[in-house]
Amino acid sequence: MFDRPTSTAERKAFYERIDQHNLAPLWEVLAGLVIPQPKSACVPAHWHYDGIRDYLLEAGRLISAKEAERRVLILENPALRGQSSITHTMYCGLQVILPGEVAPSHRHTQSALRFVIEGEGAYTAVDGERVTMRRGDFIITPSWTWHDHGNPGIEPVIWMDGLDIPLIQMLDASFAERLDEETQPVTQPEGDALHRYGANMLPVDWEPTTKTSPVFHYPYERSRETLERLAKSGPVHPARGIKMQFINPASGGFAMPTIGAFIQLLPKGFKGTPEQVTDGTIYNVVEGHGRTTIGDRTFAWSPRDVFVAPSWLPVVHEADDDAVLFSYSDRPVQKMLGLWRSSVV
Ligand code: 1HN
Repeated sequence: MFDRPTSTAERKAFYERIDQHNLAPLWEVLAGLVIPQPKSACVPAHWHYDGIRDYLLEAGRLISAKEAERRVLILENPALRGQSSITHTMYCGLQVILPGEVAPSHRHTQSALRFVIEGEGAYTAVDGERVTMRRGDFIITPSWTWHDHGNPGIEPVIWMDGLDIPLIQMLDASFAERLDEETQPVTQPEGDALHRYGANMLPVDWEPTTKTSPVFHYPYERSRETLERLAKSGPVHPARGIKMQFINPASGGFAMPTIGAFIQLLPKGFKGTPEQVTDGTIYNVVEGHGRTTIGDRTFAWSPRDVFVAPSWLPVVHEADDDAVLFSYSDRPVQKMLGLWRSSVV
């Protein structure tokens, strides 16, 4: 859109002189800064679960959850190696906790989500309430909430962590602290928040005190039933299938201000139309088999796989059987700033 001026010896000499004063000419770089449409440095990528699972269990023999603080393998975008990023704003990792282990209590300004992939019997505690993690559950750990994990069960439990680490790093707004005790005190019975705030009611006179959802556990059982019913009654969106966003029931907005999370059902035989969105999106396959084409790459996925679609590359989903995809992105940030765009309405 913007043309780069021709280079002359006189201009080059000028650039060299001003360079010593930490000055640079905008007209030489403008074309790369303000581009007509997003062209992400991130690339599409796919991680097969089976391969990662072996490495996670190997990590389990190498280091304890306590020593590691969190025993996680980071899924790094191949174009952003070394940056702990799966997109420019989002982090993704797979965490394993073995029977008898605890991951100590801490809090930080980064927001986190957990999406449970395998195993049962572990809990995560968020600000005084524990929740037993079950496959497909979506759990949030909002900014500055105390959180720890434990596994009193008999099998390894594995989940996907999604955090806004790169975004908070860019803003230079990271604060963190450890709790003195390893495990935070439990002050509420299990399920309290879900019943108090997540049953289409709120306690009378209740007022929000934070920008995040008072519900922190979104059980898969509930989301799956909703998808099932809506798939029967339709309409099925040509690009998205049946796609829902997880909300803060007190505001109707996203569950957390920096990370949006979604769950979608692609009915058996679904062949989607292309959609472009400005939020680079991380997917986790919950059920089913299919393929997603992202730009010029096609990934054939199975349950528990992770794949990432960078901003604005056309995404096309196809499903061989009834498939359920969980996903997350920085959509709330983009929407709040009036930046979010989709090629589909
Ligand atoms: C964190 O606190 C957890 O609480 C997981 O399980 C991954 C990655 C970076 C920074 C903090 C957790 C994390 C993290």
